[in-house]
Amino acid sequence: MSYGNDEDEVYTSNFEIGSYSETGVDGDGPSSNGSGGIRKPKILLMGLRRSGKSSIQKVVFHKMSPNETLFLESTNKIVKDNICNSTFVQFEIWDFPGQYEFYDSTFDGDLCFGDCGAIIFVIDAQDDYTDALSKLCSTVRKAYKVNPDIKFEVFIHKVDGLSDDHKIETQRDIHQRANDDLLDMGYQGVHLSFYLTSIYDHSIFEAFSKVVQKLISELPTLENLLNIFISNSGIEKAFLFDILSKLYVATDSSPVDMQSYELCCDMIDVAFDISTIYGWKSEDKGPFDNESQCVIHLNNSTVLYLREVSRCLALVCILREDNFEKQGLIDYNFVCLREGIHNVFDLKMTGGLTNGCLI
Ligand SMILES: Nc1nc2c(ncn2[C@@H]2O[C@H](COP(=O)(O)OP(=O)(O)O)[C@@H](O)[C@H]2O)c(=O)[nH]1
Ligand SMILES: [Mg+2]
Repeated sequence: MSYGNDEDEVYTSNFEIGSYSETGVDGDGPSSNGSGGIRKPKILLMGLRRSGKSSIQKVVFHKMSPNETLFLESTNKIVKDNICNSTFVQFEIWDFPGQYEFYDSTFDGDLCFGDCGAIIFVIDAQDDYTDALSKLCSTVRKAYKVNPDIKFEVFIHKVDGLSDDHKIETQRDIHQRANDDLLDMGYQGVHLSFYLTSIYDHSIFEAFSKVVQKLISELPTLENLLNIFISNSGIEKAFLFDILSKLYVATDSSPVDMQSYELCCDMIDVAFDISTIYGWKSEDKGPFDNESQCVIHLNNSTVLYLREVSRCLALVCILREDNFEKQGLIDYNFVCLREGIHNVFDLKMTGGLTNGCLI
């Protein structure tokens, strides 16, 4: 598949900050949210033009279908998007135009990087990535000087076009070259994380989940709660999902396999869509509320079990059919888990924000 170089727009370096009108965010300064003044961490989407930044943002947070991204217009100013889903998924995303220049007098490093939680640097793996790597290094250098606490996340993107071998080789090559360049510049302390992503499968949601988790400082507590819950309930895997984005904000500490994650995402889609179409709506509650639950029996003796934790968070578990016979026990443990998670919420709401991280 090829994407024509149809960007004949000439960008001026003097870009301005704009906003997606659908979210009602104005360009009113960094990380203010207009809802009680709690400052949210910022996630910057950076990388060369046409690498897929806007597509990622649209697919993950605005339910755009991957094919529609073919018609996205190019971004010529920083676009801010206020993500305000569940308690744990609250941040601002700044989508950068591809041609930003750090030495430009209009570029304000303190404003961009000052209270930034993470930079996602997107590299188009289907293209020659030499220029992207040098841009990555200059971005890291500039950002690290302003704020050494920023997490650097590199999305090796559009890997849907690559064979499995080619994916691994590309990741190895990018990893090595980026780290060598940083070493040469004397930045040995900087850690970059790498992910293979594509908007055409769940890899982009998985990678974004991991980035968001790094900004949730209660993560160890949530993980512990989930570990205790699954070991006492005969459950194999449990994910705590932000329903609107289908990002998982926490899971137990057993390894995540992509297939399980995809199954759970599909279950959320089914439960949410059926509830929205046929569900009973009251004035103060939507059709999908904290009473909602869903059970799906698969043909391999596995059960998927979904329970609402709050209006926007759901727990999705995978377990063997035999163990689901003790549903009473699971439900009892779930109520304890939910209480634990609500206590973490309460702490968070009274805590505010420190160091670009939600607490
Ligand atoms: N094959 C493939 N194409 C993608 C992917 N993500 C984005 N694209 C395409 O890449 C092109 C540029 O995307 P866009 O989001 O405008 O890039 P931006 O300039 O970095 O914001 C669009 O035609 C997208 O459809 C992906 O994961 N796989
Ligand atoms: Mg764009």
